[in-house]
Amino acid sequence: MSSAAQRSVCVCACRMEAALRALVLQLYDVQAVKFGQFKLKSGLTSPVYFDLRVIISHPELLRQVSSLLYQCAEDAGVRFDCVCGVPYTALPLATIICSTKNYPMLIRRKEAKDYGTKRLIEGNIRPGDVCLIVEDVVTSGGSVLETAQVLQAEGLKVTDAVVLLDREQGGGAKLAAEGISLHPVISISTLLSVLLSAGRIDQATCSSVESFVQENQTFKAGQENGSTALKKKKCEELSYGARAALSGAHPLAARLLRLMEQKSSNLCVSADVTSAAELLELADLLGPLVCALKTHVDILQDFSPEVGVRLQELAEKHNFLIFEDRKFADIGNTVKHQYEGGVYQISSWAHIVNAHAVPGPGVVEGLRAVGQSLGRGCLLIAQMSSQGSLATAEYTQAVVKMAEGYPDFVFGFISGSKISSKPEFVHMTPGVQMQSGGDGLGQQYTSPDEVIRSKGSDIIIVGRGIVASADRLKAAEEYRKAGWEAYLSRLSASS
Ligand code: S5P
Repeated sequence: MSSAAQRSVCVCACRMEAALRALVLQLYDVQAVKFGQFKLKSGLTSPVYFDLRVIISHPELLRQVSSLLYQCAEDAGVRFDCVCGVPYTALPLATIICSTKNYPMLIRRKEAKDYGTKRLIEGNIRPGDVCLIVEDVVTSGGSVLETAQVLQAEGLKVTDAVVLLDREQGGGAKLAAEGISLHPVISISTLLSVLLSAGRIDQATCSSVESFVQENQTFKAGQENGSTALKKKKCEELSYGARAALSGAHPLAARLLRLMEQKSSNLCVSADVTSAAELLELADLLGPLVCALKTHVDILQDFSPEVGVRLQELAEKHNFLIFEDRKFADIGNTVKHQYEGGVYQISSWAHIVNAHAVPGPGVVEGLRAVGQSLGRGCLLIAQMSSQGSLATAEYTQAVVKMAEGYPDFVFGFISGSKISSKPEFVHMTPGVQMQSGGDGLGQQYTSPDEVIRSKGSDIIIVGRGIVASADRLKAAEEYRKAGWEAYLSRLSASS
C-alpha cells in the first residue's frame, strides 16, 4: 500500500472512531444508557440499563445510528437482498436503512393478525433471498434468533445481523452456533471505556458493569468456554448416525436415522400405484435403495390384509420403514378407529403415519393411544408442497410446538424445509423432482439438492419422478445419489 493510501485508511479509521465516540456520548446524554440499579425482566438487578427507544425523539441521532448500522454491515462485507428490523425499536432503524439505501424491507409482526391474511411477515417475501436482521441491543441473542426463525420458516436465508449495542453476554456466540454472524456497532466494553475516559462514569461504576457482564453470561459455560473441539461440535451439523444415538431420539426415529446411514439413503419413495401386485413389486425392486416406502393404501383397487403382511416382509428383507400417508385429520376418537380398524388396519403394518394438526392435540392423542405401545411413530404435517397451501408461518410454528408436546409418539414433520432445530426431529419433504415445475394440479417441485442442502430437510419424498419413469430402478438410484450427495455436502459445509 502506498503511504498516501495508508494515510487515507488511517484517517478513515480515526474518523470512524471519533464518530463512535460521539455516538456513545450522545446516547448517554439522551439517557439511552443509564447507570444505577435496574430490575430486569429476568428478575436480575443490573447496574446498567439501555433504553434505545428514546432515540426516535432525536432525528439526527436516529439517522446517525441507522447510517452506522448500515456501514457496519458494509464493512463486514455482508451481502443481502432485504432488511428486517426486530420489533419494535429497530423498526425505524430498518426503515431508514431501506429508504436511504434502497433495499426492500420486511416487517415481522409480533402477533399474527386474527383477521385477513394472518401473516407473521409483512412485505414481499421472495424465498431464497438473504435477509439482514437489524436490532438495537443484543443480550442473549434470543430476539434476533426468534425473528430469524420466522423469516427462515418463510424460505428466507438469514446469515447476518447488525446490532447497535452488544452487551457481550453471549448473544454473539449463541447466534454463531445457529449460523448467524452478529456485527455490533458498539460493544459494552467500548461504551464503558468511552464514558470512563470522558468522565461521564467513574471507575467503580465501570467495574460493577464489567462484573455484571462477566457473571451473567447467557450462553452456557460448556458451550462458550469449553474446548475448541466442543465449540466446533456445537456449530457442526450432526450426522444422521449421530442423531440416531441422541438420548432424546424416538426409537423409530433412531431406527430410521441409523438405517439411512447404513444404506447411504435419504430417499423415501412414494409408491402411488393402484394395484397391490404393482405396489409389492415396487417395494421389492426399490427396497434396497430407500430408507422408507410411502403408501396411499386407499388408492389400491384390490387391498387385502395380505398386502400389509407382504409389505412388512419386504421391509424386513430390505431394511426400510413403511410410511402410510393417511394424513389423519379428525377428532381423537375417530382417528383412533381409522388407524386401528376398518378395512386397512393401518397400525398393524405401517411403522409411520402422519396427521394434520388442525384438529388440535386430540388427533395426536387418539393416534398415540393406538400406536405408541406398538412402537409406531407419527409425523405432523407442518407445511404442504401444493400451491396456495394455507399453512402460514404461524401455523407451522404451532405445529412444531404441538410436536414438542408428544416426544413419545411424534418424531418429525412433513415440511418443505427444516422447521425445528431439535436434532431429534426428522424432516421429510415431498414435492421433489430433478426438474422444477409442477403437475398442473397444484403440486410444486423442488430439487433434491435444494431440499437437503439449502432447506436443511432430512428425507426427500419422490413419487412420479421415479414411479412414472421408464426405468424405475435407474431413476431411484439417481434420486438416492442426488439426495445423499446433497447431505454429504451439507455436512462438510458445516464442519
Ligand atoms: O405437502 C405434501 C404432502 C405429501 S405427504 N405434498 C405431497 O405431495 N405429499 C405426498 O407426496 C403426495 O400425496 C404424494 O403421495 C407424494 C408426492 O408425489 P409426487 O408424484 O408429486 O412426487
